[in-house]
Amino acid sequence: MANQPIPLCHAIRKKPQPPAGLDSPFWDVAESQPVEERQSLQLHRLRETISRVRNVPFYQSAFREMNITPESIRTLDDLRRLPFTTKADLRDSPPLGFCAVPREDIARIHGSTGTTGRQTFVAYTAEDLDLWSDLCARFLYAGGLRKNHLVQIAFGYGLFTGGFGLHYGVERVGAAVVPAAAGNTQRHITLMRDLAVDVLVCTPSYALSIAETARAMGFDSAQLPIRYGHFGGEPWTQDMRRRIEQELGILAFNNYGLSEIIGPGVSGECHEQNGMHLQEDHFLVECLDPETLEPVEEGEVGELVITSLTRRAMPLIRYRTRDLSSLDSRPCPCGRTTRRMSRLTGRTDDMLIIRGVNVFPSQIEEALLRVEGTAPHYMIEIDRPGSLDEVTVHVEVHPQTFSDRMDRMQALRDRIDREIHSITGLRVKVVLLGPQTLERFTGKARRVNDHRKL
Ligand code: DLL
Repeated sequence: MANQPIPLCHAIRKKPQPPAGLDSPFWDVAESQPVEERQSLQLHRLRETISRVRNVPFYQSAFREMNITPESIRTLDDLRRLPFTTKADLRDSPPLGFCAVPREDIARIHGSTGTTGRQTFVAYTAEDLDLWSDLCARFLYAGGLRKNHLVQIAFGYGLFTGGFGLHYGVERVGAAVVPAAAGNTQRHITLMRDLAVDVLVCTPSYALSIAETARAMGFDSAQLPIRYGHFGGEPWTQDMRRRIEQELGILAFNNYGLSEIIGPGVSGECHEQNGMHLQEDHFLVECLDPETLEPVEEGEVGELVITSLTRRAMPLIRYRTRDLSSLDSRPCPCGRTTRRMSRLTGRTDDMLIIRGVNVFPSQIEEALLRVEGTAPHYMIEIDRPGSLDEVTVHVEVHPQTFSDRMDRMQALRDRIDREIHSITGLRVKVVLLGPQTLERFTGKARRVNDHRKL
């Protein structure tokens, strides 16, 4: 089955259900396609995409200037001759200025999250939506989802791509959905218990909030019925994964995507939990040094730059994601032949520069998770009262650890300070807070308040 040739230019098709009684290891045979076969498919699809975006004004003028035609793309290395696309390019053009299809072919519009700058929109044709469901089905299936499962979705449904993307992915697998949406954490817990939900889908920070609320409601959260969780949409660490797994008694899988490219479904983990398989038959992924824009060595961290290969409504060429990750092309024991991306270490644009040191909020989280007694709820405040940056990390303490004893609290503060210093090289001020004092987020957590006027 794995070696069946995939015809070039095959239309995006609905995945037939695995034959009854036969549990295929892959949602789609394309996931285990030989690499060379996939590369010729990618080249073919890249030319098709170049041809499709020629009516987008941004690409029209860039291609004219650079003499690019579909025929001029002879090998996949020619990708490097193509122009980059940035978030600023999307913002600077009219709201649907990157659409490559007539308006009547658009079936849905989502929007990117983000609190700065103008909202950007992403359009889908009916074919794009079909593809999107399939791509989400692939990683859900890889992480154990089957037809007989019940899945609770705690992502926002709306312009954000998380809710609808995962919803249709679950339905594509044939499993049942509880579209509970974000918010009202207590209701999530009651629903899970009453309906015997098997799988939870949300952001990793919300999964922890759910575990915590369950405890407060008197449940042993590890005894909630759920068995698997598919989490994404924001950075999280390996330690945070372990904590979620322990607290909820589940296996937690990571999945990645961004609305400009399609939403969730760009990559996701298989049961090996060892990097996220990129859906390379639909996206060409480069990992580049963000300064020189040259490819980094395999295994080194660089910026992911993604080219859509099969999108209809809004294909993007060499989209600079600002996300930092590394790629791994070594074979995965699961049998998928796609490269895997590591969990994100941050974004080129959420990197904080503090007293000249580059720091990612995820590094502070990593330090906090190493310290027993702290809850992974924290807020980083950055100030510059004089000429030097000052960082204060506010962190909640577990109810069992919180104490009136000054010496105990001081020892905990020192421990946190040492861990943060050993990971980031920075000395920060640590403020310990009582349980449940920081704001909780139902969507993406906001962890940094930068008060500096830079
Ligand atoms: O967050 C799409 C998504 C929804 C992915 C649900 C997975 C699950 P945007 O709102 O456009 O789209 O935000 C995209 O979120 O560039 C990353 O910086 C970050 N991000 C997404 N998934 C992960 C992840 C959705 N697994 C931006 N780990 C991306 C770390 C992630 N960061």
